[in-house]
Amino acid sequence: MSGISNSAYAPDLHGFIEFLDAEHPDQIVRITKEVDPKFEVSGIVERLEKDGRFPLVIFENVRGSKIPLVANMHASFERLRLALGMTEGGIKEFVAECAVRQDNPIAPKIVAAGPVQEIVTTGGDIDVEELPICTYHELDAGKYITAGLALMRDPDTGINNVGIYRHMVHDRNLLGIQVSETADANIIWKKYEQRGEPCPIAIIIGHHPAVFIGCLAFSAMDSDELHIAGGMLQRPLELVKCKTIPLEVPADAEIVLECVTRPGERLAEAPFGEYPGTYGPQRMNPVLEIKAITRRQKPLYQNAFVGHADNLLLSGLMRTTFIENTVRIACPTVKAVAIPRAGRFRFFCYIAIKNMIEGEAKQAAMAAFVADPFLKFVVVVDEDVDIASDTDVLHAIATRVRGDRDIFMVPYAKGSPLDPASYDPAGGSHLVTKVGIDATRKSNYPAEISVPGADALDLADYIEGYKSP
Ligand SMILES: Cc1cc2nc3c(=O)[nH]c(=O)nc-3n(C[C@H](O)[C@H](O)[C@H](O)COP(=O)(O)O)c2cc1C
Ligand SMILES: [Mn+2]
Repeated sequence: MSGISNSAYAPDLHGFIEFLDAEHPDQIVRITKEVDPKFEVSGIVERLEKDGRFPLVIFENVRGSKIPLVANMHASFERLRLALGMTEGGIKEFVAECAVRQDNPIAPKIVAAGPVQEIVTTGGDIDVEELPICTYHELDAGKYITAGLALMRDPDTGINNVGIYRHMVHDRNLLGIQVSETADANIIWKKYEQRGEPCPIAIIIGHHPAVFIGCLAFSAMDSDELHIAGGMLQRPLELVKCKTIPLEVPADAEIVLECVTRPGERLAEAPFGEYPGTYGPQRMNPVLEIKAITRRQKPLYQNAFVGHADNLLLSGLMRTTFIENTVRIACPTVKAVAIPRAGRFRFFCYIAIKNMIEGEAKQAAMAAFVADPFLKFVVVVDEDVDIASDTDVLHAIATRVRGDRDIFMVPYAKGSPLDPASYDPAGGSHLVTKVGIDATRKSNYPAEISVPGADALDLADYIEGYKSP
């Protein structure tokens, strides 16, 4: 397992693409034909996905923009692994490596200048529509920036917070933002709002995938995702001061939109095709005014395809470490945690424990709910159950659960406002019912069937030419 700290390539988006071109060219597809940012870009990525292909796609010629578009960066597990400089290992090893790097954050360094400020546009010259911003799904309310790393600073603690929050384009200098009740950022922008002050937000577009992994790592409010991103890159991020707002941004990003919220102002935002595979409802959401656009001379614009592999995998894998660490507090014998694809990498959590005393499984489930507000179903199984297999987990539920005793529910709890099964999905309610399932064997569980000596038999001794699968 090798890190990326001494890689020969620059730790930015350009450098990562150069690395793939040189060492993993099968990972990239370039499309030179002109494409429409409305439905054609998303259509192409969707068709590739239906064919089981998840390459990085570079659209060199998007109608209406001079800037190339980098799409589908985080859609394949292999590419996420390469982002950390790993060439082998499964999800378990990847998550373990993320955990080590998250525990070893690296503080950024402030530098005087950087490529992201080669071109600076302010005032009346600002036109965000110069970027190849796409419309993705049929009923989407408009064009959306979907892979902006939005940086805010907690006004009480001075700690930076970074996450991706979709931005609808309202006008050439006006954006929307949808910050779910589950995000730290929701607490931060509201602190400014309550004081009647604009909240400065820098939207960072285009960077190395390890920076995305770090910024989306599940972490407590008092940890700074820019430091975690440095940990993932295994070197400090270099930051430059923004031109118009009191924040510092990665000097080697591609594009930065320097914004402020307009306190008290709201505009209708969405519908927008969201991660559960349904449309997020229209809400009256905050408004961001763009104060400056800074960028490289030849920038790349990066997007994410929400509701598809690109979006689901990136935020899905990242939450496992934090959940596992929290569950360990309640249940020291936790063996493994999985956030399966079947729950769109959000809603389901499987936990395998060595069940020492009865009741511990429910403690583990409660701890998982504490760790991640997106979780809706937590299933706890014995350590011999393969939690990478939905079938094996269902088997444990089928044979080891008595509903009245082993299932508990927490109605009216905080969950995702995009949950299509919330108390009021059309109204964007974040109130959901949590379900914990103890699918471990209980004390009076009958003996399980087995044939003595079967494993030691060599079937080729009985059936000529037999080969085990
Ligand atoms: C492609 C992509 C799009 C996302 N869009 C949103 C969004 O529109 N609103 C939101 O609240 N979270 C969104 N998320 C999830 C947050 O970015 C994620 O939960 C993040 O860790 C929140 O950080 P915070 O809790 O530090 O604010 C998105 C994630 C990805 C990968
Ligand atoms: Mn955070």
